[in-house]
Amino acid sequence: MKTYTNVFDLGDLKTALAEAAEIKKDRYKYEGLGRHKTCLLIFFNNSLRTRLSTQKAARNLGMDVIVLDVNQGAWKLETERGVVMDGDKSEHLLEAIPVMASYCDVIGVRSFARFESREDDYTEKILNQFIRYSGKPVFSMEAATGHPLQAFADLITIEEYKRTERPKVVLTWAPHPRALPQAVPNSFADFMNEADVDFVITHPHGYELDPKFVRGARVEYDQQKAFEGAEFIYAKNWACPGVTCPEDYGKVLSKDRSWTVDTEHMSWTDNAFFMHCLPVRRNMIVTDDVIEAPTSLVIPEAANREISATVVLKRLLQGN
Ligand code: AN0
Ligand code: CP
Repeated sequence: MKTYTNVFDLGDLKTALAEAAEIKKDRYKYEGLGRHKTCLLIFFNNSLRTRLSTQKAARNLGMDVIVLDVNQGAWKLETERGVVMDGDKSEHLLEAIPVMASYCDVIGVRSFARFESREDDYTEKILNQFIRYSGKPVFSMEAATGHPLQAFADLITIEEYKRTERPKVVLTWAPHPRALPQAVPNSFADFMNEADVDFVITHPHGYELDPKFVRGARVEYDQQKAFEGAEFIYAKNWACPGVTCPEDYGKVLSKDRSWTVDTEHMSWTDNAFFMHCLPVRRNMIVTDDVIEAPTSLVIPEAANREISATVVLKRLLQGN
């Protein structure tokens, strides 16, 4: 593997899941692989899980780790070519990328959607500059339109907890006070469409995800109908993806709390497990009762971030 930005980079998912199970049994099995190799993690945005689990994963493989928070202590970076840099930005990404790359062997990048231009976000302008100008294997730690380390951890969690061969998995929109990216739901859809599950997406009108990620999935606007018979409920907020309403891209169209996942919502399901990538706002996305119930998987799901990152870094080191 040379880059990790979406489900297709993993190839056969059964093989990837078997590798995850192998790592989970002995997370230090490939400890020798990263000797004298350095993993650089670059954060343009906040993080708790990704920051910790990816460092842990790199150490499982015997790598050294450098973490850079671009907005805390580094020079402010210009990302556009052709700009007269007479403002507050002291350095251009086009110098910063090769410099940073010269100190490491693998690069992880977190760079959220900026909601300034749908085209810039959906062409992954920042992440692709790292891929193009670093000359090093690059992996997404949540970029503008995808969060594949999260979605791989979610798939591992579903595989571990599923009660039926082909479980019904529902991705549901839920309300949030601020505009959030589509990266998590996009990648979750990307993975579920390739996995052996019955996948349904539910959200209010106007929140249609990009067809590149929805592909053949069933979209059901009636949340109750969508939840019926579900074995896994995956909740997430996202701002307007601008598919049916380009002028509304990045806007909060609804804060309708009838979409908040509570015990009544869960009663429509087949005793489903509850999932969320975290961080989560309680009683907006999900009630205290649901997230604290024994059927809540949010903690094991977050723990599996170490496993997904170990598999991905291992493959990037092996170059296969
Ligand atoms: C981010 C998002 O929704 O993409 C990160 C989730 C992993 N969430 C927030 O910014 C609250
Ligand atoms: N789920 C996730 O990526 O969390 P962080 O934003 O805390 O890294």
